Amino acid sequence: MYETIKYEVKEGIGYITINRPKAMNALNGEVLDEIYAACAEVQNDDAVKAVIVTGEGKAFVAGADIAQMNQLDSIGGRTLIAKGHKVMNYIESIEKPFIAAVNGFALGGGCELAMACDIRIASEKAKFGQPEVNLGIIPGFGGTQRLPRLVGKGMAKYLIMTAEMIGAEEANRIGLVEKVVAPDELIPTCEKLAQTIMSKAPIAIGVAKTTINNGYDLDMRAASTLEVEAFTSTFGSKDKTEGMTAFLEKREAKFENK
Ligand code: DAK
Repeated sequence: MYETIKYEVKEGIGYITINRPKAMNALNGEVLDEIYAACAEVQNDDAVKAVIVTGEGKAFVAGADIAQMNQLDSIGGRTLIAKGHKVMNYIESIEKPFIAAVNGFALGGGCELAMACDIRIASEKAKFGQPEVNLGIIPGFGGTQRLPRLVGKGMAKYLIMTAEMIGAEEANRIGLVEKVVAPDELIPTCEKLAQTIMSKAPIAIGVAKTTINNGYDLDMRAASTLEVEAFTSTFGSKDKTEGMTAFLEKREAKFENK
């Protein structure tokens, strides 16, 4: 059903694989539409508890499609950029964990896609960068905003202004990725991580994601208020009763997502 991505569900995990290896999985309008559609499947399918986003071949995603961008006038560019933002914001808004399994080049829009995910695990072969200034533009899918939030303002300016490509270890050192593993271990590590998260109370996981994302840009007072309300919503769940009862009964909790 999809032309430019693969989407499958196995044992509670949705796998979104960008599948244009000949073009280094560059993001054109069609890829963005299809990622959005796959995200809608994730959101609407109760069987999907976590998502792994990765790329086919040697790239994760080597950015927005330069060949397509080169053809666009400013209105076309605006449509593409709006689509990109819609996808990144959608990933952030879905109350299920998205894990970026960064297998290779994550450049420009590819780095931005990884940053929109909740957690990034990188293969030792992964390379990261925001090379837009080489093309006469700036990051357009949220990079000027998400990169400083992850690595700090100075390092974000360094990366964006130099267009330097960095390896996985450096990305890990600056806080752009959470873990670096051997290429063969990338998907198994992400699956294990997804399973760990999936074994926790799903409502708490979803509310934690939303509370962190929505609170990040608020002042501390407003953010604290947000946490109080969010906490209260988990406190009223059946999963809270089950989690606490299981602890007191010295058994594993069986969460129902209620
Ligand atoms: N777009 C289109 N095609 C790409 C591509 C890309 N981003 N990246 C690679 N390809 C294509 C190459 O053209 C080549 O195609 P053929 O010649 O085989 O037909 C094929 O993929 C293999 O690439 P290479 O031959 O270059 O492979 P190498 O291993 O030598 O190098 C590389 C891999 C990833 C280092 C290199 O391909 C590269 O530097 N790629 C470009 C990276 C880049 O600059 N990405 C774009 C970042 S800018 C906006 C919205 C959003 C954005 C901008 C504006 N609005 C509309 C306003 C976002 C912009 C970006 O993401």
